[in-house]
Amino acid sequence: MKSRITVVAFLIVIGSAAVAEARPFRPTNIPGGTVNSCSNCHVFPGGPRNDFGMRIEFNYLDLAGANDIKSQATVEWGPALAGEDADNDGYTNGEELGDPDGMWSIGDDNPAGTPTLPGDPLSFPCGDGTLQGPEICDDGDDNSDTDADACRTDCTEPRCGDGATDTGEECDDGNDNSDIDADACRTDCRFPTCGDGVVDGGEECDGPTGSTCEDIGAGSGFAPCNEATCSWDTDGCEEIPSGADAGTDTGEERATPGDDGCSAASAGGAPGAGLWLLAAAGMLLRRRRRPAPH
Ligand SMILES: [Ca+2]
Ligand SMILES: [Ca+2]
Ligand SMILES: [Ca+2]
Ligand SMILES: [Ca+2]
Repeated sequence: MKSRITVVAFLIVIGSAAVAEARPFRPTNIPGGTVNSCSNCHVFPGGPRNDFGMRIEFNYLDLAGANDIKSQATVEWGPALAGEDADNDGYTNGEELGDPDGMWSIGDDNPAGTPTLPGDPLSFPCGDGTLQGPEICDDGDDNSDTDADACRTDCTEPRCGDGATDTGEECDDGNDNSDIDADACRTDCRFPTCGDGVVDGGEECDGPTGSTCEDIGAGSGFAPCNEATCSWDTDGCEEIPSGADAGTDTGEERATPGDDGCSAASAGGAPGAGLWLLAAAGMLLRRRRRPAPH
């Protein structure tokens, strides 16, 4: 019985504390505060204070006006608190609550517009059609991430790389823009082209490079890339001599696949080799005929 009374007493104390924590008058102490009510200062209604609520709790309560009774103190809204950015989202508390200069007083009407949460970095006024904080532009409902030249939904200007092809851009595939992939929109929002160093469709080469003529089926030698046309310059390639007949000719030990230049006509080595052989044989014969010395 005694323990039951203790539990009931405990619950009464807890309940009283919750009522004391609720301070329903506080939202009326900040501009536009009644719109989002407790969410201005708490992570969720009845939950812990957010960064804006913490700033007020420890720095912006009029304790003197409440005989040092914190739970009864009102918020000291003014230029100082309005100028801070409690949730660090780039917008001051005043910009989020519609009173950027902190001129609003308790009892005044709420400022025009829809306030956002000064204690929640995911809540900010980009899209309300009014330029605030870090916004470069804000066209309200006309903000778009797909329309050309539109203010983007993060209140930044259209740009190369945002995925929408804007004025002055030939293409824009956003994160797929690439300076190394064939046929990709380049990171300067230009079409792939001859001269960008990437071998794209319809190009044989691109840039200061070259190939053996053999590799491109153009005979023997070296073929540089014609950088103006992105095609191989085969002017320096030599035709491989024809005549290879894959058969065994006189003077060949075996047939060679393809044309190896070892035709019957050229067997025996370089031109003139046969004459040298005949001359050498003649010298040997003359030495043998010479009479032996006495
Ligand atoms: Ca915010
Ligand atoms: Ca805005
Ligand atoms: Ca763009
Ligand atoms: Ca190219």
